[in-house]
Amino acid sequence: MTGNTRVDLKVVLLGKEYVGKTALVERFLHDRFLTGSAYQSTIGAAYGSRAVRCRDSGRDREVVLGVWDTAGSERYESMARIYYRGSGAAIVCYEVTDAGSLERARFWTKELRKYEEDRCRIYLCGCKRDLVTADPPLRQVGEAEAAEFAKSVGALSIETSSKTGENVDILFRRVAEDFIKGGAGANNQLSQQQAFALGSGGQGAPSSAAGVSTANDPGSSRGRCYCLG
Ligand SMILES: Nc1nc2c(ncn2[C@@H]2O[C@H](COP(=O)(O)OP(=O)(O)O)[C@@H](O)[C@H]2O)c(=O)[nH]1
Ligand SMILES: [Mg+2]
Repeated sequence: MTGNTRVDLKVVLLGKEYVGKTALVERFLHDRFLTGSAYQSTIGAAYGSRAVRCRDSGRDREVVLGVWDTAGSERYESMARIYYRGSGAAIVCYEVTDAGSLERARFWTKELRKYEEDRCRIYLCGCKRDLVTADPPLRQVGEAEAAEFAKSVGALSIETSSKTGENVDILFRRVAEDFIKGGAGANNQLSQQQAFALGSGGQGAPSSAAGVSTANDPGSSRGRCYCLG
């Protein structure tokens, strides 16, 4: 693969503390889910990267997603701004079993539109989908409600489970593909046609969900990862 087929994309994760941002990054970067004492609240921010291979106009492109995982607590709010500045994409997370976390997602979305205007594509991610699959009454945020909110801000919505891996690669692959199609620095707000719910057979599901490179795929590089205090 020649150098000019490789592009870098800065992605930031935002959202209330404990909704599952770090677990989402862990699943994407390392295809693992940490439980129990392995869990540590993110301090400041953590960075990791992974390359995803996409097809664009008949040729292979490698998108290196540089992912910034931020701390969700309000204490670190001003720090989070440092990380979303200049991002090409933001994954704004909430937890499907916590209505309050969607309110926090609305806050972050407003912030992004205010400071980044339309330079940053927004993906609204409902985390911990496995919890409502196992026990539907736990659900506090409906898929339709989230999709409607996403559409109103030119974002795309999806529900994921980092525990089972459901929709995680689909989400990050979509982030990479949208970037390739839209071009760096272009108007990054998703059009009304693009802004719909992804996954679970929804109309936004990519035709090839199996397209993301995995650890067994030579086209993938499961990236290095380090933390900043
Ligand atoms: N069942 C389930 N638990 C999850 C999922 N994602 C995260 N968690 C758990 O939720 C807690 C907070 O997750 P974490 O990723 O640290 O949240 P963060 O503060 O947003 O980074 C941890 O105990 C995780 O194990 C998920 O997809 N399913
Ligand atoms: Mg975290």
